[in-house]
Amino acid sequence: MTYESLDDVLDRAWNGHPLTDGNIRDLLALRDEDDLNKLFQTARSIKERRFGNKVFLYGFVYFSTYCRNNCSFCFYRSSNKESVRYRKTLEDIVALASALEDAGVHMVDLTMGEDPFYHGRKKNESLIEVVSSVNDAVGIPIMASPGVLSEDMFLPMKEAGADWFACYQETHNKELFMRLRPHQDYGLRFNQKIWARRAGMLTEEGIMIGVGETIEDRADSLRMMGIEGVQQVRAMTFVPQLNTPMEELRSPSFTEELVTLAVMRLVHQDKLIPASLDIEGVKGLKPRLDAGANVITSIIPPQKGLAGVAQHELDIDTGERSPGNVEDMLAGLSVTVASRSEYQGLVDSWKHRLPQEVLV
Ligand code: SAM
Ligand code: MD0
Ligand code: SF4
Repeated sequence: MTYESLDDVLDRAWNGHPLTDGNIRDLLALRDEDDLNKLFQTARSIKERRFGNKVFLYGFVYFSTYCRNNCSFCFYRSSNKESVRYRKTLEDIVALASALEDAGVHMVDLTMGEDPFYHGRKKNESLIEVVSSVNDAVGIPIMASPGVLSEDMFLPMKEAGADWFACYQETHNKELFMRLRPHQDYGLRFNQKIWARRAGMLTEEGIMIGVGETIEDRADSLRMMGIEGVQQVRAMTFVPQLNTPMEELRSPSFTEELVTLAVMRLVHQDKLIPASLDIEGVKGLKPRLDAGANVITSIIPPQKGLAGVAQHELDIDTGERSPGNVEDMLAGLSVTVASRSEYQGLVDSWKHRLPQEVLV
């Protein structure tokens, strides 16, 4: 660090003082083991001060893997003829969400590719019907991750029962975005979070690590996540996928993601930060929690014909990503599962604050 010592910068974060862009870049660039231990320790302390040793569990229902887009990094891109394609029935989706609720998750994430069946003519009815049917059947909050929607869809989504809307920019570097998501509109994707928030939904932003971004790009995304006013922020390591243009690009070391998660915790102290099981499977849980994450996402029931995104099979049918197994693992990690009412209370407090916030 040039002007301030690492200890000074970490102290400043702990005391809730804002970090400069230069501080954030310097922290993201740390690789020395002793420095990283200090960073992770501070991230954990900040998390524990705000959330105690409680974690939240998100069930994942990837209900349609059909997609009209051709993202360079994604297994489900339209031109990948080898990808696993399925579209669950409404009845199946409701049953899967109910089973996840019964198994104790705090929230259910309804995700799909930009399936022409839903994004086509009848999109309003059918996508809204999925959300409202799940909402009628379960008492826990719901996240919708359907890809890019038109502005008039957001109020109906919220009214159907979506508490959260997730749509990840992947990077805030527009030129890199165009390489990752060819023929997609950066501004339209960015607006999803603004429209969702205006409609009264909580929002999640996310970036990928190891897709050609620089440290400056990562720092810029962390800054933008503050401006966007989202309640949940994520970083996921890029996992190369067969039959895609990025097949040959190697994943970076997972340390890159862990450092990003820890710096996110320093910068966004009150937000939720996922430890996704969709990168390294269950073995990736502990390092991510140790770096400051406090939500476990991509919990998937086994033997139901469901896929993950970045890891479409890993640890799924073996039951390792099931709610029960994840809870068993937590027992050994000195964290406890929050109660349903603790999670609901957090969601409600954020939702009540939304109308008072100045919207960008
Ligand atoms: N189709 C919708 C969309 O793209 O917004 C919803 C699906 S969303 C769950 C897909 C997210 O998974 C992407 O935004 C990306 O962040 C992540 N993802 C997809 N492929 C990945 C890969 N190969 N490695 C890491 N993350 C990946
Ligand atoms: C995850 N596979 O949490 C899921 C997905 C979509 N809202 C989330 C990326 O890792
Ligand atoms: Fe489709 Fe989403 Fe994959 Fe892009 S990331 S190809 S939009 S499923």
